[in-house]
Amino acid sequence: MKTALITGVTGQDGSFLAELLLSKGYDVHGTIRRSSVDFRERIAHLEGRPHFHLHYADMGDSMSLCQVVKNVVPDEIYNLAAQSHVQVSFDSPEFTADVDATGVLRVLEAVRLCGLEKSCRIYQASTSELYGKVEEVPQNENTPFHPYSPYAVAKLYGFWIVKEYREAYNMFCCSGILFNHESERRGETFVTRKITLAAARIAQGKQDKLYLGNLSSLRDWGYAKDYVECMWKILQHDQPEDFVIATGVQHSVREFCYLAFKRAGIELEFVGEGADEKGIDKNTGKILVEVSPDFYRPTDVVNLWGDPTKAKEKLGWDPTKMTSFEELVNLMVDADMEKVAVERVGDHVRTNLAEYLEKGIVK
Ligand code: NAP
Ligand code: F7E
Repeated sequence: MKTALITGVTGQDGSFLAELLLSKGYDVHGTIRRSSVDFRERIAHLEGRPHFHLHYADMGDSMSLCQVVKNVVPDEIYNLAAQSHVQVSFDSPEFTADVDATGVLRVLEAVRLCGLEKSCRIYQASTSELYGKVEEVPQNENTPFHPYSPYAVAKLYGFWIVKEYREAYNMFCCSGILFNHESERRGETFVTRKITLAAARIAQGKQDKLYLGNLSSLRDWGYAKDYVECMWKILQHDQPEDFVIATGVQHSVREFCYLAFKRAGIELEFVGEGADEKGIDKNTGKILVEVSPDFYRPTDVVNLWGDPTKAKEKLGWDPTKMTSFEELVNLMVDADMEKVAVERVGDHVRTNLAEYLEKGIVK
């Protein structure tokens, strides 16, 4: 039985990866942070299961990381823990650098200090944000990096320190340069989830309007559950190498919004431009989506589009066999329609699920 350690197991990707590794017969260990709230929604269904173990550690605390690595003696480490929100990295740049940049160094050094550098394989959660102010489209492993946020700059350090340890100490450590991947477990302030939740709430009369930032921003969006399989494949490859993981298809925030509202039963028409653009309900004429400059970023990455050819050739990653963009939008909206149907609004718990199922609002 192989032993895996996942930092950031409570996150979107960590929870899917834990499920995947358990299904492959791994002994899975995850790190959690001490928090005033004990409920860990994404992994609640795994807690208490045999072969699933939790340990306290913080990416800012090398002693806690060394302790966990020493106790677990992992065959594989998946370093997913990060301050992962780009906008937040402008508000907390130093914290982001400590966790997302120096934190990677702490994990690598913990492995070395525990004498596991020959036996332990390490996956680093790198990101398409490294391409930032893009210098070519689509982006592959040879595209120059141009990070465009404190988050991206911190992740660039993580990318290079992994490469350095691979070459200097012959360690099996690799970066997956993953393009955006979403799911029904996505954090609620990332644009996709913000849209699917709002579409569900508006369709069920629990929200009036959705305010967004740059509607023209382009992303290569995939499904997180498909992407964690690639993390595992990268560590099973015969050589330690870095890989771009993407669908190879690009869509705008506006398109995501249109499809999400459509799935929730509302057809939108977008009129106007820039900050004056609005999404109007074709049926009622009501303005449901507006642009608020509050959601503009000091520097925004607007043209991400991945070329996953290398992953296709070497890992057998075939995005055409994965969840499509439309399927992704639909599964996220469907999950949020159910969630919102039993959501607390003000002082009332509205349990309208049966009614919505009957009317076909929830599919
Ligand atoms: P996420 O949902 O935000 O999860 C982040 C995880 O990191 C959570 O478990 C969080 O713990 C943990 N964490 C944050 N700060 C920490 C600290 N100081 N010490 C220990 N743990 C800490 O992110 P995700 O979407 O699953 O992404 C996973 C990784 O992939 C991240 O490194 C992200 O930057 C990277 N990435 C994501 C995407 C994407 O599209 N999702 C694309 C490329 C790369 P709490 O639950 O306690 O907050
Ligand atoms: O923004 C625009 C925003 O916050 C996507 C992280 O997982 O993927 C994620 O980073 C785009 C940006 O994700 C709103 O300006 C418009 O252009 O969903 P997001 P992200 O910044 O791409 C990468 C690969 C990671 O590595 C990160 O960890 O959408 N946008 N209006 C908005 N974005 C947000 N959040 N909110 C809006 O209202």
